[in-house]
Amino acid sequence: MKERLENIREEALQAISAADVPEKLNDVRVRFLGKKGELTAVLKGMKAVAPEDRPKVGQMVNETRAAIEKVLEDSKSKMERAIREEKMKREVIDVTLPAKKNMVGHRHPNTIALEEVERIFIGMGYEVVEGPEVEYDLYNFEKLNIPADHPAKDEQDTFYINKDIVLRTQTSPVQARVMEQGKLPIRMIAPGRVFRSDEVDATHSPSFHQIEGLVIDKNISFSDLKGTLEVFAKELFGEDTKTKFRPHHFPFTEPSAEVDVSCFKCKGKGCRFCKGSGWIEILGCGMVHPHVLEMCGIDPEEYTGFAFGVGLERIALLKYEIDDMRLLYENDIRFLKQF
Ligand code: 2NM
Repeated sequence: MKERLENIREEALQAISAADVPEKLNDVRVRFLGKKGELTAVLKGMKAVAPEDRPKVGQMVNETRAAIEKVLEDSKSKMERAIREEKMKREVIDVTLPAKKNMVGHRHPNTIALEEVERIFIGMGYEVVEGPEVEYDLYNFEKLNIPADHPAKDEQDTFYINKDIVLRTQTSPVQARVMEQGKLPIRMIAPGRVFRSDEVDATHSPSFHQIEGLVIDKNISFSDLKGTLEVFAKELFGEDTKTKFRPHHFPFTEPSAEVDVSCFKCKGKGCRFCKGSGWIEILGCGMVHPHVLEMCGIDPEEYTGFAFGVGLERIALLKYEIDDMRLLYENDIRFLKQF
């Protein structure tokens, strides 16, 4: 029996030293110490041992088991340490390699321009109000003094959802909605996406953005309008910017004007940028038509107001000297990266 145990121990130690991976050590454990292993078989054979010898044999079996287990454990930790060291060697970090560049995004030039305009008007006490892009014909046209047969409806030909619902052609319907709520006075700008059935070219798109402003209070006059837009132009294009109001026609304002600013490139002398005129057109404006006030539930005898509208893309193109509006929509990273 003693001899058999010694043979088992000998064989086990040999198998352990032959093992080169942890899995093989485990095979050795199963083969010698497992439930169906060789040592267990010896224990199972105890019936054949004389009862007085059994404690002795049992002790020998336990010693053999302990010896094999110890060598197994030692080999296992040695093997694991070697594997870990090998891995560390492989994963060594070359600190001289150039760092990975983080791609940091930023705001779209349209958004930068919008936030600039919002900042200016918020600074003058205006509220920023948004409204639906899908709008009733009633708010987009009717209440703004553009009845069904009005030629301005042709100019602003839009996308019809059905005969009563359109994609808004301007953000003034938001202002009609605010006026209708009847909380006066009003000082607001309405920025947002608008739609017109236009062909795409360098200065047109079927979907673009507008910022329209509205002030309604007692005793609001054209000089309030002029002063406000002068401040706006100076803040946006620089302190020495001059403004020029040219008479114009809009259905929802009377009188109406278009506003030019002195060219911020050549300071009004005339250059390629302003096509030699020294002036750049930036917005439309006027005193809100009494009929519009009436249709929106405001008494034009008691209240007056002014309104204006600017194209956001136009501001962005001017500010960043971009010559084609399509660049703003293509999301070409090489273009966007520049702002
Ligand atoms: C413009 C030009 C002139 C305008 C009018 C109104 C409202 F709602 F009060 F009638 N909002 N915006 C207006 C006036 C817009 O855009 C070129």
